[in-house]
Amino acid sequence: MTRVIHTGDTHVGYRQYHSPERRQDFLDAFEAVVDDAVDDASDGVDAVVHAGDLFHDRRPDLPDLLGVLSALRRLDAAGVPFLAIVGNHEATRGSQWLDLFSDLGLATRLADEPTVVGETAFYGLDHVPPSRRDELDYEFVPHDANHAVLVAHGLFTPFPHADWDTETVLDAANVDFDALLLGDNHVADRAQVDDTWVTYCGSTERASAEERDARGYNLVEFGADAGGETAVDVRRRSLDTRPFVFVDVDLAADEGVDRVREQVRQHDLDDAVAVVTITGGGEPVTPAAVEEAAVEEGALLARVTDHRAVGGDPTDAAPDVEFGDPDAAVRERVREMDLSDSGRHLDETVRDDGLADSNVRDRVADFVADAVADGDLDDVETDETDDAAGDDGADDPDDQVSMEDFL
Ligand SMILES: [Mn+2]
Repeated sequence: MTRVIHTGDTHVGYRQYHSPERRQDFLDAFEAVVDDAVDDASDGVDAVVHAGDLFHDRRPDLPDLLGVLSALRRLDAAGVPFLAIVGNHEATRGSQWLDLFSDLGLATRLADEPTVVGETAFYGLDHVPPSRRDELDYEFVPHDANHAVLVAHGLFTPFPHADWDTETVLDAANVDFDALLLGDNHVADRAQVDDTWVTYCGSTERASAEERDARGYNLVEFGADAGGETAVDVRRRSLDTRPFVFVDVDLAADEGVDRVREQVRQHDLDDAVAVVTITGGGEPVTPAAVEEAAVEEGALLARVTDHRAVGGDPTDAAPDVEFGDPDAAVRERVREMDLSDSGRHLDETVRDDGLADSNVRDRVADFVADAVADGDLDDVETDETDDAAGDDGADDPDDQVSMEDFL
């Protein structure tokens, strides 16, 4: 039998709502998973499998890096291997933080060769943008273990928002997988596709106010049934994360901010993120007045979303686009744009909360200049330019590309 913790989408370093406390929460949640793995090591957690988006972006700050490093050292000391892949939030061409952890002997980056732990062979498939999936052949180096698992990052069927067909992957793959351990969709879920268990572990902290359910991770066991066939058992374990208190207020025509504040005060908001959603009709409500009431009740911070039609007329049709969670809306749109790695890097730079607006221009200019000089232009290069570029790139006018090509 092989027993692993399946986690992912830990998004360490995410300064959600511009809050330093929230940023610490993401690291704390990852540490809590590692604590559980270390505590369970003697009862047979054979590995921690991380399905991508360990960090929120490709440039984690030092405290987050050091925090992760120290957690990985604790796992290592307990004899629990850390097997991981790279998600879309941290993807960059070339080296990854995961490669550094791997060089230090603290992680294994899963790939098309099997990593065998106990009786199970683990393979990895990093996030691949939709525009490049046609190039994938799903060829893996065969194994001789009892069970086989593919760890992948992306939005797979049969779950919501899917753009990657699980059956296609399973049919094309030359290895017969008993399970797909997935990351990317932050909602924990599981299903069977043909004979294969497919499961998302969910995020370990709420990366969006839409993630209402308790956070946690999966405990997955691979064994044999009475007939000797592989049996996969997937269980959930919850994490004790920052409380989010959802206050949904439906206002009548003659109600307004007083009613919202009264509803807010009826909740226990100690150290919580208060997520206040207003629907119905009534008078205009100033978010600041609601936030103030929540903070007076002990909330760490409050977010107010007013779903009422502008002008407060409840008979107006609902808008086509909802910005209940602007961060989530932007993430969704950026994903749909299917930008190159460089494009996403620029987008992140422009929207980086931690970077002063006055520094954005210089940072972007530096990045573009470096990228042109290195020939690191992921959407326009070929394998040949990849090898040849570097030293002579900037001097050769033929190497110049338009911003359109670049993005
Ligand atoms: Mn994620």
